[in-house]
Amino acid sequence: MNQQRSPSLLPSLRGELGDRADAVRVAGEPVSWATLSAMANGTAARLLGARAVAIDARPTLQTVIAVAAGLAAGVAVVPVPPDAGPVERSHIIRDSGAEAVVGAADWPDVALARIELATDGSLLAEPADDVAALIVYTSGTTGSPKGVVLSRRAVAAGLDGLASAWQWTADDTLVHGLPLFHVHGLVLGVLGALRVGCRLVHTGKPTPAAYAAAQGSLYFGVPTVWGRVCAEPAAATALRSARLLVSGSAPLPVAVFEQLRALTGHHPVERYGMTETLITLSTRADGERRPGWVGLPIDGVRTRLVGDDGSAAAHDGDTIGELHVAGSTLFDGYLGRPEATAAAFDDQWFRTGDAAVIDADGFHRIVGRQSLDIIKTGGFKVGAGEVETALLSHPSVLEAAVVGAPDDDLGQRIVAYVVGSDIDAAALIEHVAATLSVHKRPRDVRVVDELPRNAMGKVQKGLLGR
Ligand code: MLC
Ligand code: AMP
Repeated sequence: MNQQRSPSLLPSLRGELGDRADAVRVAGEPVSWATLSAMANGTAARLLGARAVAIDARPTLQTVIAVAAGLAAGVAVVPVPPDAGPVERSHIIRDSGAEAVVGAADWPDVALARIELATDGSLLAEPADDVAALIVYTSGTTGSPKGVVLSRRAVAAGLDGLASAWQWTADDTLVHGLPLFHVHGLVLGVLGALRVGCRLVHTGKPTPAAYAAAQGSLYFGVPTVWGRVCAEPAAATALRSARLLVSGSAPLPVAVFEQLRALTGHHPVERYGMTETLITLSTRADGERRPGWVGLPIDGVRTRLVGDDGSAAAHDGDTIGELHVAGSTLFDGYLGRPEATAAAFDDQWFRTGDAAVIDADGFHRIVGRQSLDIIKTGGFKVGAGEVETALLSHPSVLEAAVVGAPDDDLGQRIVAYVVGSDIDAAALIEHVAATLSVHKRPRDVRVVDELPRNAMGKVQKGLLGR
């Protein structure tokens, strides 16, 4: 059958592709589509009518079942980072309006109904296309993370565009070990496999050894993962038998591209996206894969490049502008934030905040973020403002400024400049890890007498040693 024409979001869980033993394996635990579907539908029957449901998004089979249950019920799924501290977790749960938590969650501070996973259920009717599939929290330059509402239609369109770009079929075995609370690991990495109908092996953690052992055909990773794979040549050479290696969520350094090519024989495919837009640009399985470039818009997506003065920037491969995207993969808006949603759009065009160039062939290169206050570390997006707020909640800190410093492993490393008394760097790092989440912790704390400020009193982050 032609999967892309199926009206179902996840045809594999509706019996449309037959059954497959060992269809999904997470951290060594396998399940067939039929069992996954029965558990998802059985659990879904207990969720019907809820506004949204939260999930403790550990990399486990239970998480996959819980997500599939929310989707089967037509109830928006809110994946909560498993390492979220109480401040971040309570923000996500309160802001999302989640009415229950599905599956196990060790959240002593959260008063939500618990829905246990059921073992047996029959198919529920397919929810409408415009129903929200997911609410994913993403950091901005200031304030707490915002809830990005992604419809079933956007998820389906985004996955179909990638299936076409990557020649991704039911014959593939997808392997990755990415977190299940962001679109890379969850939408592409789980829903993608269930939509295309391929096997999925989630390795629990994205370690080089686990990638090598999994013997997949299609691999996903953030650049940090690919850099670590290259640092273990024996693991890298085990990927020679794969069909396609895909990198995204942050810029893939050209040196890592070249090492991957030398060690695995593959030119990696690089693709670009955002939580708000899903994946919009990619090099193609059957096209040029140019180091440092993220290729062409996927099916259903359009882009434009806007100069500082608001006019169209030339597509000459040199002129830098802000990348705007439009099309079928875009989110519905930031939950409960109409002003933020309106500010993010110019008519139908979403302003990505990324600086890019486009060449005469339509190939795109991402040059960087427009704001110093957005940090990408290990592929995680972290707003400087939320880390600064967490630092300021510690009694020894009077002032704080957070920047991203270049880092060979993580792309960027979070560095905190602080003014205060009796500063204990390790204690401050732990404070952020425990308040927000582990991946938002500064890797360095630098104690300074004062922060550089302009005449208006604004911190001049460009002057902080980077
Ligand atoms: C360290 N640890 C601590 C700690 N310090 N725990 C508590 N408190 C502290 N102070 C522990 C961690 O819990 C972890 O434990 C271990 O130390 C290592 O932590 P780490 O150093 O932070 O992790 P690291 O190995 O550096 O992670 C690298 C990584 C990770 C690549 C695996 O950054 C990652 O998973 N990145 C993927 C991000 C992603 O998926 N982004 C997609 C966004 S969507 P333990 O036990 O867990 O080992 C998007 C759109 C798009 O961008 O285009 O895709
Ligand atoms: P997130 O909000 O976590 O979805 O992160 C989205 C951001 O990640 C984008 O706005 C880009 O800055 C960055 N990003 C994603 N993919 C790439 C890529 N291939 N190259 C450069 N930056 C990327």
